[in-house]
Amino acid sequence: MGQPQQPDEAQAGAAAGRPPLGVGMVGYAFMGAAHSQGWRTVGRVFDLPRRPVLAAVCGRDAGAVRAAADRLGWAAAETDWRALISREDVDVVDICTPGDSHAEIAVAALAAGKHVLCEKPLANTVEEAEAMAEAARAAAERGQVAMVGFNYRRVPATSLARKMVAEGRLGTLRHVRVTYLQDWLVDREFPLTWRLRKETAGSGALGDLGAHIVDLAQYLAGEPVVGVSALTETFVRERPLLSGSSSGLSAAGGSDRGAVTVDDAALFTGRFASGALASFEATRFATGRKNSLRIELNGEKGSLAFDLERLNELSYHDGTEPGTHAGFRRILVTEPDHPYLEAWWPPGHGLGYEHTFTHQARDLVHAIADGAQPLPSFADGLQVQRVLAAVEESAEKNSVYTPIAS
Ligand code: SOE
Repeated sequence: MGQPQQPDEAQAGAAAGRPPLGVGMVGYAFMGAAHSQGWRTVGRVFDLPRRPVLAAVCGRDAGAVRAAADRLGWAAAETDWRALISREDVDVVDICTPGDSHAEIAVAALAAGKHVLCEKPLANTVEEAEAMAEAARAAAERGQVAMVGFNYRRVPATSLARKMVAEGRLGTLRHVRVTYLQDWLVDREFPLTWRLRKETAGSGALGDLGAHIVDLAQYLAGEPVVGVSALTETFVRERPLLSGSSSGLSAAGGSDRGAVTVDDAALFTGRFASGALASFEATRFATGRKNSLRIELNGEKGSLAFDLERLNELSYHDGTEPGTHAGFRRILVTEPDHPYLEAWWPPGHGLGYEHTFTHQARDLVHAIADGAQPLPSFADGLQVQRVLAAVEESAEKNSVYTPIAS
């Protein structure tokens, strides 16, 4: 039985022999696990200019983060993110924490000379996002890059859709219709986790799911939303406190329940700079819908539709075809010349949710090596944050149309 490979050796693969790129990740829950999978595989399947090395993972609980390091493949464990961003073996800081720590960690990591990947939404407020975007702008002058983790841009089918829109296959855009539906809060007894508190999450379904669909709609349309009219709702306003200190909340007045201080659902319409119209729905109460993201674009010359539950497929209607033969057809996005597919399986074998994190890591590594700004940038993340803020402002004013501040 040979000695277990050191993470450095274990990372060899297709990027073997390339100069290392040390990654340090803060947070190791769902997104930390998804990002870890991306960092573990990217150097094995893509021919990269730098060899990603999982140098260290950070979390507050020493025992838990050590166990996470072993489980997720990180060489070291830290309990203070300030120590992590100071490590000589860390070139990239990957922020996978709740939104209330994104700004502090990202600004400090950029000041420490690191590249930064930050999970979405960029921040909990526009002010925080502005500070992050400014820090990224200044860091870019020093050759550092910063990216936001809107991973649904990196599904091969959505990347193909973006190319088709940019090639003019839809012609002048008229509509974007997008929904992101989950149902994990339908149970009134689901506890009051960090995602349900404004001070930790910034907002509820709006920032968690709405951020994804605002970014994806703007990315595919190739233009920004310039104004919104919105409704938000919190259906269940009190939930059981988590047992122990994990909730970080004390039972007010001896009650074992606490107030939900974010939205459960957001419904909004939007106008693009070109005049095209959009409709958005983000909810955690769509009973039976587990992680259902669907988007459709309608243009003068055609339409495109994508469904995350069928993420290897893209539906395309070529409106220039004679009516007798026209109709939506399914493009199976698994050909070698489709985005990212050169690294994976033969046609028809399909990819999954986790591959978007490998593609995200690939694009970041190439950007770092090329000295180019990866997309989406912190400026893109700030623009999404401004749309989210306008949604909340509109909803507070009975859905009055609210322009997006630039
Ligand atoms: C919410 O449950 C969530 O985990 C989001 O936070 C992620 O961004 C999304 O990809 C899956 O759903």
